[in-house]
Amino acid sequence: FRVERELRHAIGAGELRLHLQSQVDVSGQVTGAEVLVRWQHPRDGLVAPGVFIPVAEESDLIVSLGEWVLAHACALLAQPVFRERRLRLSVNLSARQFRQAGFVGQLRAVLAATGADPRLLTLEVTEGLVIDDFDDAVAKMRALAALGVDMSLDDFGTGYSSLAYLKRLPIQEIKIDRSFVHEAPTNADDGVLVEGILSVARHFGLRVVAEGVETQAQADFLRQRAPDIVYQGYLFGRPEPDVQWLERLTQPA
Ligand code: G
Ligand code: G
Ligand code: MN
Ligand code: NA
Repeated sequence: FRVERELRHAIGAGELRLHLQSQVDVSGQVTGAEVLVRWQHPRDGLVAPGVFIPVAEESDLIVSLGEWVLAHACALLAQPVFRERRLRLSVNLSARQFRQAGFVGQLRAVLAATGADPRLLTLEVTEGLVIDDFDDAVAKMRALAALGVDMSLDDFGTGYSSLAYLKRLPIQEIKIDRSFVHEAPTNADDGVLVEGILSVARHFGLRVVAEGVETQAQADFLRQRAPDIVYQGYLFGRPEPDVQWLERLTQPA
């Protein structure tokens, strides 16, 4: 309960921070970043989302936290460098936030208020989020697509019925879960699963982001089978404060 009480305070007190982790194409060019929230706790220091997101999800806090993240991510995205260099931002959505009746209208208002280009925004959702009310999820995804916002299925392959969803959901991207990526070059079972996911994604015209790429062998395995894959992982960069990410990006090489 202490975490919940302090987190409620933290959102209003400006203790949340956005960290960004690069996404890069096979030529090493940065295509954008995933937004990962952190909590700059006055006493405990920088707290990882694995600690406070689950707490927030057990209350309505996850909605206000999600609104904070989305508003600040859009404000960041409105900076000219994103438009000039066609860089995208991906934001994680919690199930509760997405299920809010007014979610699409709220996002539209945030986009208008910040001036962010919706075509540079990707929203990451998990399979669990679409299971409960499939028709509502599809309707919202269509409304978001009409705004130009892309939808991405996160942690792909770890849930149930993943492949069936690809046929029925109006999404533009999948993120292959890092558990498959890690073992793909060395474990034949994982290698075949990754090949299957890539093949299905190609058929449906989906962009594929590989999560948790840590070694050159993993990157090579993926590139040889999907030359248009996007990498995300420690091999290409760790999550870092948004200001630092932007500075590095705009510095001459
Ligand atoms: O950043 P880290 O590697 O510790 O992320 C841990 C988990 O927290 C990931 O599953 C990620 O999806 C989740 N997460 C990070 N930022 C956000 C956010 O802004 N909103 C939600 N709902 N989840 C997030
Ligand atoms: O939203 P999602 O659950 O996919 O969150 C991404 C998580 O993966 C974050 O917690 C991030 O810190 C973590 N991550 C990013 N790159 C790597 C990596 O190369 N290896 C591992 N083990 N974790 C990573
Ligand atoms: Mn994610
Ligand atoms: Na993920």
